[in-house]
Amino acid sequence: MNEKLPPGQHEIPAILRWNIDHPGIIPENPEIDLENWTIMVDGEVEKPITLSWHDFLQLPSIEVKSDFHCVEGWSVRKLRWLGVKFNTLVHMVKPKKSAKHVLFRCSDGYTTFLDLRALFEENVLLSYKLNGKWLEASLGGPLRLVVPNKYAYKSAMWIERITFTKQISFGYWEKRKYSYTADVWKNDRFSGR
Ligand SMILES: Nc1nc2c(c(=O)[nH]1)N[C@H]1C(S)=C(S)[C@@H](COP(=O)(O)O)O[C@H]1N2
Ligand SMILES: [Mo]
Repeated sequence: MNEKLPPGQHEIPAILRWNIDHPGIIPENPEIDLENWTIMVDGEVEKPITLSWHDFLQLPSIEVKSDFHCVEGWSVRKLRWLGVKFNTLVHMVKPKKSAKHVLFRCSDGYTTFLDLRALFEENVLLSYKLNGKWLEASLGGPLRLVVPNKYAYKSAMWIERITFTKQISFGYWEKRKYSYTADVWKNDRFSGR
């Protein structure tokens, strides 16, 4: 983990972000029933899969400590995320050569797109525990993506479907002038489109 904060970021205590209003899609957290919860992984892959919550918890998990940077300038540091490496899922579904990008769809209607290459980094997780506790709904539980080197709008909360695609496309904030690549170390906030 990097000791420094990325350019243009300031640290806030972790507790504060519960009070931050995310100008997302819906005002309340979506209600998710774990009995009926599934995650679907499809698109440009050899083996599309749908996993139940029980199935998902059987996958090998690891804990990764990382900082979390919102494009609005706040960062929370040293979060311990537990979850499944995105790589693990990649090995299961076997992306075709044509797969270049990945679309994340969430229960609140939110979407974000990432380069498949960016998701290969070892610290990219599909996470369900934070600092030793089950991830609460207000922080994206039961399952969220965590991509520490990208601004947090890439860290999709309440994931329900992951689709590998040939073509680049844009998600919720990427359509609203924010960067597709969103590299926190390059201060890469806006698309310039
Ligand atoms: N599904 C979904 N995921 C989302 C968002 C959202 O509105 N809906 N907001 C994004 C933004 S802008 C931020 S800063 C982080 C907030 O995560 P936190 O609640 O853990 O701080 O979630 C990201 N993921
Ligand atoms: Mo954000």
